[in-house]
Amino acid sequence: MLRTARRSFLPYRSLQRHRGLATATPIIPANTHGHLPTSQSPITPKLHFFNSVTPDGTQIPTYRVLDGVGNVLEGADFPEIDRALARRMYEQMLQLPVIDNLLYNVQRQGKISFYMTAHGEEATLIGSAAALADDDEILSQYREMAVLLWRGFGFDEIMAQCFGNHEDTCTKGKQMPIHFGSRAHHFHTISSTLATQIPQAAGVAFALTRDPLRRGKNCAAVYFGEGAASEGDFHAGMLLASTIPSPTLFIARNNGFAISTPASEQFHGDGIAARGPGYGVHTIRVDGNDVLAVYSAVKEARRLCLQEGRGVLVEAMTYRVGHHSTSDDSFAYRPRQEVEDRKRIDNPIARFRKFLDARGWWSDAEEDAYKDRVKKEIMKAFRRGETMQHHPVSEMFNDVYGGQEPWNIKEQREELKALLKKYGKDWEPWRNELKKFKGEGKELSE
Ligand SMILES: Cc1ncc(C[n+]2csc(CCOP(=O)(O)OP(=O)(O)O)c2C)c(N)n1
Ligand SMILES: [Mg+2]
Repeated sequence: MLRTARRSFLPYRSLQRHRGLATATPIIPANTHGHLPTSQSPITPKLHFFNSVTPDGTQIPTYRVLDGVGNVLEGADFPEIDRALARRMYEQMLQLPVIDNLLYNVQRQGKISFYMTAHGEEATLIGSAAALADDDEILSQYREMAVLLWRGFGFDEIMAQCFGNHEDTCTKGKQMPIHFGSRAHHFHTISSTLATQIPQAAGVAFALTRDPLRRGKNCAAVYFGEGAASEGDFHAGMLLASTIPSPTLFIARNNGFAISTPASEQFHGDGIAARGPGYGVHTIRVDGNDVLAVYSAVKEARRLCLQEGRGVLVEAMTYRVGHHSTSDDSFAYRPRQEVEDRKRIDNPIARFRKFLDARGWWSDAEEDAYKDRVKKEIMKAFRRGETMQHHPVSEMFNDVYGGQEPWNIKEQREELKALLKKYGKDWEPWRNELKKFKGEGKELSE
C-alpha cells in the first residue's frame, strides 16, 4: 500500500519541482486513501452522515417464523423440527410458569428471600436452550433457569438453591435464590453484578479454542438483558471476542425494561443488534416470542460461531410480562393494561400451541395431564426442599476465597465459636435458629 502510494506521488513531485513548487503538499489520489495502510474505505465526495446499519436507514428487521396465531410465514427459513423435539420444547415452556408462580408465591409467604420469574420470555429461553449443545458453556444473567431445566437440572436442585439447604451444590447456601451454577450442566454460577458474565464468556470461549477436545465443537453462550448491554463490560466482551476471535454466542434478551427503565430510555440507537457490526460480529434480530425463530436463529448462530471461531450476536425481542423481581411492583411505572395486552396479543406459549395444534401434535387432554403432573412434582420438591436443614454453620467460612484461608476468616470463625459456646445452648433464639443447620452448630461449639 505504502509503496504504491509513494510511486503514485512521484509524477506530481517532479511536476511541482518543474514549476518551482518543490515544497508544496503532494496531491492525494482522488479515489483511495493512498497513504493510510489501515483503511479500505472507499472515498466519496458526498457530505453524508449516517446513523444506521441498514443501507436505507430503516431499522434492522426482525426474523420471524410463526405469525401471531402460530401459522408458518410463507417462505420462512427454518430447520425442520420433529414431533418429539417440538413437544419437548412446548412442555418445557409450559413448565416454566408453573415453577415461577409457585416460587414467586413462596417468596411472598416469606419462605425464600427473593425470586425472579421469566414470564413472557419462555420462547427466547427454550428456543435458545434447544438450539445449543448440552455441553456448550452457558454464562447466564439471572433470568435463565429454563436453560438449566432444559439440560436436566432437577426440581430438587432448584429448591435446594432457592432454600439454600444442605443439598445446594451451586453456592452451598451462601447466595441469594436463583444464583444457580452447575459444573455438570456447563452452567457457570450467576453473579448479580450486571454484565460481568459477558467478558467472562469471551474468555471461556477462547479457552475452548485452546482445548483440542472442544475446539470447533463447543461455544460459550452468554445471556444478558438489554439493560446489562449498557455496561462497559458488554463492550469489553464484544471487543474481546472480535479481536481475539473466539466462538462466543451473545444472546441479548431485549425484554423492554431494565427494572423500571424502559428500553426507549436506555439507548438512542437501533437496539442491541445495531452494535454487532460495529465490532465486526455477525448479527441477527429475532422475534423472541416465536420459539421456532429463536431456535432457528440460535442454531445458525452457533453453526457460524463454530465454523468461523468468532462471536455472533442474537438480539431476541420480547417483553417482560412479570415484575422485575419480587422486590418490584412494575405497575408503578407501566400500565397494567399494557401487560394484559401483551399476554393476550403475543403470548409465546399460545403461539407455539397453535403451531402444534395445526400438526395434530398436542391436545387439551395432554396439556391438562402434563400440567397436573408437573405441578405435583414441583410441589413434592418444594415440600422436601423447604423442610431440609441448611449446610452446617461452619460451611459459611469455607471457599470464601480461593487458595489459603486468610487471617480474617480464621478470626471470624474463632469469634463465632466463642459466641456459640456462650449463647448457643442457653439463649432460646439462637437455640431455635441453630436447629435449622445440619449439626446445629455443634461442630463449632464443642
Ligand atoms: C452493575 C450493576 N448495576 C445495577 C444493578 C441493579 N440491577 C439489577 S437487575 C437490573 C436491570 C437489568 O436489566 P436487563 O439487563 O434488561 O435484564 P432484565 O432484568 O430485563 O432481564 C439492575 C439495574 C446490578 N445488579 N449490577
Ligand atoms: Mg431487560
